[in-house]
Amino acid sequence: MTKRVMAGCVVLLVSAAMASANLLTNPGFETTDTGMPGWDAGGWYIGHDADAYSGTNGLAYFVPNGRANGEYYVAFQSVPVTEGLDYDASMWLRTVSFNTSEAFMEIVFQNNTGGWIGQNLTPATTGVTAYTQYSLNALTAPAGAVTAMVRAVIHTTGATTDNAWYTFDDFSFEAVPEPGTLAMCLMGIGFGAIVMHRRRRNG
Ligand SMILES: [Ca+2]
Repeated sequence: MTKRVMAGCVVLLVSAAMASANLLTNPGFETTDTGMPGWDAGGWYIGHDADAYSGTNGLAYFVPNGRANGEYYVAFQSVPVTEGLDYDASMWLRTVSFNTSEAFMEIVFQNNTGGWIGQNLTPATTGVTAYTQYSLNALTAPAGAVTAMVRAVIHTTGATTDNAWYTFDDFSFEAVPEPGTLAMCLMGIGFGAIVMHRRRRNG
C-alpha cells in the first residue's frame, strides 16, 4: 500500500467518522423556545414539555375542523448530499388527536435545478399514538442529487370534521459509511504498518 493510498484511506476514515454525524441543524427544536431555525415551517409551532420526545421542545401542527381534502402541511430542511452515497433518516412522531388526516416523514432528493429525483416515505400514522420512531434506512442518493429535503408531512385524507394534532421531534439524517471500503482501508493500513515496521527492523 503506497503512502498516497494510505493517506486516502485516512481521509476516508475521518470523513466516515464525521459522516455518522447528524447533518441537520436544530434537529430537536431546542435552539429557541419559539422559532425553528434551520427549518422552513410556516404554520407550524414549537410545543413544550409533553410535546417533546426529548428536551423541552417539539415541532407541532394542529389541523382544525374545516380543512379541505388533499391538503399538505410540510415542515422541511434541505441538506447537501453526495450522489451514490447511502443515507439513514429517522424521527419521532406522536399523534395527540386523529381525524381525517395522516402524518409521516418524507425524504426527497433534488438535483441542481430543484427537480425531485427521488422520493421516500415512511408509513403514515393510523391513530392516536405516543411518540414512535419512524426510519428510512440506506437511501441511496440518485445520480445528479445535490440536496435532500427532510420533510415532516401532514396530509388531509378528507374534509376535516374535527381536530387533529401531531408533534414531531429528534430528526436525524446522516450518511452511512460503506463497510466494505472501510474494512479494506483498515486492513490496508494494518498491512502497511506491518511492512513499515519490518522495513525499519531490516533497514
Ligand atoms: Ca426536542
